Amino acid sequence: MSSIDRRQFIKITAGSFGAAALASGLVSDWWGATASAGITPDTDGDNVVPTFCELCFWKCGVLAHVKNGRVTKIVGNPKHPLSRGRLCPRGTGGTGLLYDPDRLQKPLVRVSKRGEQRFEPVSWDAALNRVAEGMERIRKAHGPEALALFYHGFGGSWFKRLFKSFGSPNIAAPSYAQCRGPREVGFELTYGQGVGSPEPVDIENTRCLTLIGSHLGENTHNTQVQDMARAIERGADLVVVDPRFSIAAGKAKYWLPIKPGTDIALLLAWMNVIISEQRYDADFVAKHTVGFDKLKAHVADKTPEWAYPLTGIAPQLIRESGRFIASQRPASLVHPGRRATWYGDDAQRSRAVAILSALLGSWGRRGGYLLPTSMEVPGDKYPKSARKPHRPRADRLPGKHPLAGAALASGLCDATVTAKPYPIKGWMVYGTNLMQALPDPRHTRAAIEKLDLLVAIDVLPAEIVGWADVVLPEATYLERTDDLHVPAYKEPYVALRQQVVPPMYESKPGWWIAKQLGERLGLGAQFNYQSSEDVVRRRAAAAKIDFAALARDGVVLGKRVPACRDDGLPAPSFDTPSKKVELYSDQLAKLGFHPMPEPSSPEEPPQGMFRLLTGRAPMHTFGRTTNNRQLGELMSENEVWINRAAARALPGFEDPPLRTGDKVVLVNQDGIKSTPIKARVTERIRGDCVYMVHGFGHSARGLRFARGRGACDSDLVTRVKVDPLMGGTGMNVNFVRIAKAEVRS
Ligand SMILES: Nc1nc2c(c(=O)[nH]1)N[C@H]1C(S)=C(S)[C@@H](COP(=O)(O)OP(=O)(O)OC[C@H]3O[C@@H](n4cnc5c(=O)[nH]c(N)nc54)[C@H](O)[C@@H]3O)O[C@H]1N2
Ligand SMILES: Nc1nc2c(c(=O)[nH]1)N[C@H]1C(S)=C(S)[C@@H](COP(=O)(O)OP(=O)(O)OC[C@H]3O[C@@H](n4cnc5c(=O)[nH]c(N)nc54)[C@H](O)[C@@H]3O)O[C@H]1N2
Ligand code: SF4
Ligand SMILES: [Mo]
Repeated sequence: MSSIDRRQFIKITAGSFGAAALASGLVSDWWGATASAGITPDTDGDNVVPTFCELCFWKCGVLAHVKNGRVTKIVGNPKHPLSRGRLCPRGTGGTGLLYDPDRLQKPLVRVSKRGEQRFEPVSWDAALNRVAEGMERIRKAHGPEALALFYHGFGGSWFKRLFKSFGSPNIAAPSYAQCRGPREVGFELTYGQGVGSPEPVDIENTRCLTLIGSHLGENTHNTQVQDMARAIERGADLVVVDPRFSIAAGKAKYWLPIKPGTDIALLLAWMNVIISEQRYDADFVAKHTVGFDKLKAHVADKTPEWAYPLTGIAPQLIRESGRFIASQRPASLVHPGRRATWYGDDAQRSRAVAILSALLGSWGRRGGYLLPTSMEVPGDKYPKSARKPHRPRADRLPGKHPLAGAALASGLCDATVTAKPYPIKGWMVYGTNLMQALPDPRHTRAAIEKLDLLVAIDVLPAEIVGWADVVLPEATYLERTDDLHVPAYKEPYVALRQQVVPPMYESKPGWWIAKQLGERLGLGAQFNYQSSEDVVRRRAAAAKIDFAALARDGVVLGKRVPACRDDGLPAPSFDTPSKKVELYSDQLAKLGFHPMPEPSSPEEPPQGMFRLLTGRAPMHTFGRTTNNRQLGELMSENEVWINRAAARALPGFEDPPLRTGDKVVLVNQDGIKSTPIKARVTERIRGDCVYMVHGFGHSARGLRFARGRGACDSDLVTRVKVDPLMGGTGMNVNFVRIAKAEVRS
C-alpha cells in the first residue's frame, strides 16, 4: 500500500483513559501518529464539539475536545440519552481511529491480481470515473440489479440513496442475516413488530433481567450496561443462561450453564412451570393473545425433567429460576438478545422469548418491553429516480426464507457465486469487512472471483479492502457530518453527527463520495445537496427543530410520551393478522413451519472436538477497533477459552498439560486451521465448547497493528445452519479440535 510508513513512539499521559491503563499496569509506550502531532488523549480542548460515536452501532452522544486542530479527548455527552455523560472504552478510544497511522489516505486502484493487496494511488477524479464507468458497464450488460451494495454503519445512508436511484434493490447489511434478523422475525411474528435498535428494553426499571446469551458487560452497549448496573444497585436480580460464566453470570442470582443450542427446550420448560403453576399474567393473556390453549397443550409435557437431559440444567434449577422470573412480573424482562444467528432455529428461539414475555405480561410495561416513539422528523426529500428495478432482490431463491424482512447479505454472496436467480457482477462495500462478517471467507472469495467490479469504501485497509479493484478512503466519523439520527426511544430525541475536525489526508465523507458518483451516473437530481449539512438543516427545519441548538448540544430532546401502561399508555395494539399477540402462529402454520417453537437437538461435537462459540470483548468492536493502538493497550489479541477438565484430557497435551497463555491452533471439522491463539484454561466454560472473541486474527497487510494478533473465528465458520424462516446464518454449528501451535525457531 502506498501510505508512508511513519511509526513513532508517543507517551500516553494519565487521565480517564490513562487511569484505566495505569490501574491495570498497562501504561507503556504506544504506537500513535506522528510525534509532532502530540496527541495526549486526556487534554481538555479549547473547543468542544458534540457528535455521535461510530465505534459501534449504538450511537452514543460524544463530546470531542479539540485543541490546536487536534482531537485530544472524547467523553460522553451528558445531554444525550444514550450516553448520559459516559462512554464505553471503545467510544473513549475514538482518537485511536482518527489518528491510526494505517488509515487509508488516498483513493487507490488495484495494480496486480485481485487479493494481492497491491495498489497505486490515483486522484479522486480518476477513482470516481473508474467506479462510475464500471457501474455503467455492468448496468448496460446485466441490468442495474447486477450491482449489490453491502453496508454497515451510519454513513451507509448516502450509498443507499445512490443504489436506490441507480435501480438496484440489492442492498444488504450483515447486521441482518448474520446478526439480529432472526430476533426481528421472532418478535414480528408474535407481536407484529420487531424490537429494532436501540432495543426498547426497560433494563433500568426491571426487577428481574433474564439474559439468554446476551452477554451485557462484554457486549458493552453503553446505555444497557449503565441500566443494568443501576438495576443491580436497586436490588434487581439477574438470571443468566450461558454455557460460559460471563461477566453478567458473575452477578446473577441464577446461572444456567446450558448445553449450547438447547435454549428452546429451556424456554418451553419455563413456560411449562409458569403455565402449570398458574404463574402467568392471566389478564394480559386473556385480553391480548391468541392460541393460549394450544400453547398450554404444547408445553404440557415439556417439564423441567423433560428438559434436563436436553439442556443439562437440573430440573430444580429450571423450576426455581422459572418461578423466580414469574414472581417479578411484569417488571421481569427476558432480553431479546442482539446477535441471534446461532443454530438456524433462531427465529423460533426468539419467538419463544417473545412468547415467554407475553406470559409474563411484560410487553408495554415498566421494567419490561417499552413501546417508545420517535420524534417526527420527515425524511429528506429528493426527486424520485426514473430508474426502477425490473427484477426482485437476488438474495433469495423463489419460495425460500419467506419471512426475511430485509435483504440477506449472505444471500447476495450466494447469488454472486451461483448467478442465481441472476448474475451479480459488481459489489460496493461500505464499512463492512465482509471477509470476517460473512461466514466462510472461502465462499466470499469465490463470489469475489465472479465480479467485474469491487469497490471498497472504508477508513482502514481491512481484509475486504485488499480484494477491491478501487478503494475509496472515507473520512472517519469525527471528520464528517452525516444524516440525523432519529430513533424510537423512551426519551425521543434527534441527534446530529457533525464534523469535529476537517478530513485528514485525502479522505472524503461518504455524502461527497455518493454525490460524486451519482452525478457521474446521471443521478445528479437525486443528490440535490451541496453538502450533508443542507440535508440535516432542511430535515431539522421541516421538523421545526432549532438547528443551532442541535449543533450546539448534539441532541435535541422531544416531548416525552408514555412508553408503558404504567405511565398511562393506552392498551397496546398488535399488527399481526389476528391483531393479537400470536402465541400460536397461523402465519407459520400456513407456510408449513411449526406454529409454536419446537425444541431442536443440536448435533453433538465429534469425539475430541468442541463447539466453537464467539462473542465480544468490552474494549473492541471487531475490525472496527482491533487496529486501534489505544484500545490495543487494553486488549491486543483474543484467547480461546477451554474448560479446565477438558484441557487436562486433551490428547497431545498430556505432559505438560495445556496452560493459560500457551499458544494453540484450532482445527475445524473441515480441516481449516486457525492462526495461533493463546489458550485460557478456565472453569468458566462448559467442557463441550470453546469460546473466543470475534474480530481478531487479521491478515490484511495494511493493518500493521492488528495483523497476526490472535485468531479469526470466521475462518473456522465453514458451515452454517440457515434459518428456514428468514435465511439467517446460524454460525455456532462448527466444531474445532485443539492442536499444538508449531513452535517457530
Ligand atoms: N464491546 C462490544 N460490544 C458489542 C459489540 C462489540 O463488538 N464489542 N458488538 C455489538 C453487536 S454488533 C452485537 S450483535 C452484540 C452481540 O452481543 P449479544 O447479542 O450479547 O451476543 P452474542 O455474540 O450473540 O452472544 C454471545 C454470548 O452467547 C453465549 N452463547 C453461545 N452459545 C449459546 C447458546 O447456545 N445458548 C446461550 N444461552 N448462550 C450462548 C456466549 O457464551 C456469549 O456469552 O454486541 C454488541 N455490543
Ligand atoms: N464468525 C462470526 N461472524 C460474525 C459475527 C461473529 O460473532 N462471528 N458477528 C456478526 C455481527 S453481530 C455483525 S453486526 C457483523 C459485523 O461485521 P461488519 O459489518 O464487518 O462490522 P465491523 O467489523 O464493525 O465493520 C467494519 C468495517 O467498517 C470499517 N469502518 C469503520 N468505521 C468506518 C467509517 O466511518 N466509514 C467506513 N466507510 N468504514 C468504516 C472498518 O474499517 C471495517 O473494515 O459481523 C457478523 N459476523
Ligand atoms: S457503546 Fe461504546 S462504541 Fe458503541 S456507540 Fe456507545 S460509546 Fe461508542
Ligand atoms: Mo451485530
